[in-house]
Amino acid sequence: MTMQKELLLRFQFAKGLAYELGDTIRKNVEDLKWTKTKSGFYDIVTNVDLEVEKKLKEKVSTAFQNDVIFGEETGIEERKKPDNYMWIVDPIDGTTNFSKKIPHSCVSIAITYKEKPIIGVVYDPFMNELFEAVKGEGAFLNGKHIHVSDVADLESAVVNTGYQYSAVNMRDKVLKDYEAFFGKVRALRIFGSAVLDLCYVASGRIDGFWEYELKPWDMAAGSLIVQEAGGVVVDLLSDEFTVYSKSILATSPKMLSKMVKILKEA
Ligand code: 2AM
Ligand code: CA
Repeated sequence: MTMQKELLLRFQFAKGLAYELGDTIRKNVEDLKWTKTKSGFYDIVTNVDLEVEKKLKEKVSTAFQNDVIFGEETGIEERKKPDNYMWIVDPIDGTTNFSKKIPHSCVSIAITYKEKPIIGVVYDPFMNELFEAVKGEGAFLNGKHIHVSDVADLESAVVNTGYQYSAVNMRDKVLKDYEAFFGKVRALRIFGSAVLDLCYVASGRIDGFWEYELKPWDMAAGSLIVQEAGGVVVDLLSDEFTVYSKSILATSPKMLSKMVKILKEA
């Protein structure tokens, strides 16, 4: 099978799965069975996170037996062919929102080839919004092309951040960054789903987003969607952004140097 055919098969499968699992998320929001803490009182998981990830892994491993699957709640199941296709999935990004019935979370599915994202599919079941990208093919929201914003000055920008709840060591940096933007941009936001934050940069709703200490499942799909929407994704702590980076800044080429300057000086 050609690479193109392999890719298309996986892309269609990922989209079907994202819709199906998104429905499960939306239907379960009213009757969560349980919420448990993981590493600290701020780091939580619900029965729905686990159910969705289990279903996702079962379906992917049945359809694509040689692919590696890497999920937030259960890690890497089996690393058969590290250089081949890997699915990096977050069953619910925005679990804290979900657990509080705040309708802002999503299912995120990325497929990497030789550890670089080639497919990104993100579905927000509360807004019925599907963001998707295949490397080199552009980015789409519900089938329509999306592009990062045209805003070129800080004064007109609405920027967004978040913080990894268990990274208490990052407290000072998170607060300093926030303070540094305060009064320089039109508005600051914290929505609580890094994946949707990236998709919002891709669709021009947000002019720039940064966060530290995220994990591959928080960034893999969204980073590709931003790049395919004409945006830039950089690692603030290293020369090259990868899905394993410890920081991310996603914005438009017009805003990049302005945002980097503020974050470096903060
Ligand atoms: P989550 O909802 O899947 O946990 C909030 O700023 C963003 O950071 C969300 O995307 C959230 O993802 C993520 N996040 C918060 N704590 C995290 C952790 N301990 N590990 C990975 N991602 C985390
Ligand atoms: Ca999650």
